[in-house]
Amino acid sequence: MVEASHSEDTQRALSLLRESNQDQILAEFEKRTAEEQQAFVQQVLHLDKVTPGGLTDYVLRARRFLDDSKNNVNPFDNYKPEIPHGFDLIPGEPLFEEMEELGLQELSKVGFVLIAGGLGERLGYSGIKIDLPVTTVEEDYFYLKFYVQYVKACRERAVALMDPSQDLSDFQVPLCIMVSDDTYDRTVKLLESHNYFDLDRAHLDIVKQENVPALLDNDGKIALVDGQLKAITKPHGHGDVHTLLYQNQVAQKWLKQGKEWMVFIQDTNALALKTIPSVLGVSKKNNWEMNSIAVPRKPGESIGAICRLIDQTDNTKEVVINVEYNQLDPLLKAKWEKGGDVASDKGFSYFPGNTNTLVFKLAEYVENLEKTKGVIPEFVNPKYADEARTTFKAPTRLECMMQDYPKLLQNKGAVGFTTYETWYCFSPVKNNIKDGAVLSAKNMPSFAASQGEHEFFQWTNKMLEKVGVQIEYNTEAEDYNGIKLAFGPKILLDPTFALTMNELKQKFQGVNRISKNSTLILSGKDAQVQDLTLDGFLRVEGSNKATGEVTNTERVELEHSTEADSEVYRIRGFKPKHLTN
Ligand code: UGB
Repeated sequence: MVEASHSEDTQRALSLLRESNQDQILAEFEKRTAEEQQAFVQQVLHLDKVTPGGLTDYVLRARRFLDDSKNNVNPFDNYKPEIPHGFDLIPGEPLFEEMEELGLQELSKVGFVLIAGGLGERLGYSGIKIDLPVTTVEEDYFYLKFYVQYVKACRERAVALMDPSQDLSDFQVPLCIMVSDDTYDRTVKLLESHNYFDLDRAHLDIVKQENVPALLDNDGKIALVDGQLKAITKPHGHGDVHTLLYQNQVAQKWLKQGKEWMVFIQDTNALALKTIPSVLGVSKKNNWEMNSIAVPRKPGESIGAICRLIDQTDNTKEVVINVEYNQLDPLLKAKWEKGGDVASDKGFSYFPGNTNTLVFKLAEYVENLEKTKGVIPEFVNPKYADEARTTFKAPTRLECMMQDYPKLLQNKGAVGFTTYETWYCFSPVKNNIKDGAVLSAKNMPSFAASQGEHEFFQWTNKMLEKVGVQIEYNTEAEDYNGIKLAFGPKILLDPTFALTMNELKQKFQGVNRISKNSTLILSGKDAQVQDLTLDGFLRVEGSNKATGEVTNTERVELEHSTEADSEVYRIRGFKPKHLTN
């Protein structure tokens, strides 16, 4: 019986390989032991199951994409780019306040999707990125914890705004985490080791994207691991999230629970969450089905650009969509202006940067998933080793991107974007310290861990200043392996303390001053600060009220890290030094 099913499996796997013209693998198969063959048969059947459209279809699609890529076919050939118009928000301005107030009412109707399938390869970190500290001032304050704190704070605010006679026992702000083969085990372990942060498990979903076969050449030959009868597989890209939310019924479930919005956040951009109340307000006001958070972008910066693309075959059709940075300049040169991605008089590109923080309107999103199953159009991006574009430097694969969602929409007019200044919403941790230093020397954002931590504190310093707190900035920058940063006050603002600018205003009463050497940890919706002069270390939590003059010699200083330090510190070039009284 077992043998019969084995042989059925083998027949099926071999026929898949034949259909997709994998002659070299079929020849290799014959040379291997029965055990190796069986393991490979199971891998082929698994890949057939998890690869969109099945293995044969995948290889056939890949050949078409590879052919177009070899011949330099521009995927935007039928489109003419135009400058897009979105919504600009500046904290402190009346429109910003109006949007935050509007968005606050929507917090009870939101669910969060954390996109965490990527590995920190570019970052030089061997762990999963969501276990990296957002700030080293509190070592266990890692990204996942910060995000969970945000989700909990949203629930708390939403409940405060609800009718107290309502039964709220099952009311939660749901969270879904998308992981991949690379991150699944370690994400679950991280959650388990923190007892799932006491989240209601019925409102926490984990969905897993699968790897797809990597291809050796333009004929779509599947690449094998050196010396083994085993296919090399690679991630299919974060665009899988749409299919997974559909297949796992997450989006549908949230809709049934009365949710109206779904927000995608990335693994290491803590600042994205600062936009949530106001960006929800913008989505609500404009009734947008998709709203991307954008930032001003320097020409040439390695971040996708939001463009308005007019269909040249039918100019009544247009779409507002991300164009990846490697495709932007050629597209603009060919169809927009011969200088390509040039700077405006403000020094920025005319095409704002996409931060991949995305807000979807759930009812229309689910309706669209029912029609399209969330399958995002793919692309291929091989790195060629020769001019004829026939050999690759490394095996490649088809990929898809979450921000390509507008391609699935009929009603393309319902897509918009909201631009904030970069300091307010975007400082992802992606690059290792060397690459970060090269970018920094070119006056570009480094996207290094050191900068991520610096910007996290700068956000709070700037916002507190806007609500009237006197912040003593540090004017002397320190060079951390080529990235120069001037750390002033290190204020860890937990989301439970304040979610909106108005709440921050309410929390800091009277005249408050914070010196540049201070470390201040703020958490809890009932904690309060009034007429505080701080020079030292202070923790304000629970229902504490910090007031008066607080001076101590307790400090968290940052000293240079060395090769002997852990990766967490090596990737940022510094480590904290806790000085006690
Ligand atoms: N991710 C997955 O979950 N699965 C995957 O297979 C791959 C990634 P990157 P990327 O905002 O800075 C995007 O690698 O894709 C997760 C935009 O395309 O950090 O290079 C991963 O864990 C680009 O337009 O980004 O570039 C992470 O959370 C630009 O806006 C997220 O996907 C850029 O992001 C993003 O992955 C940016």
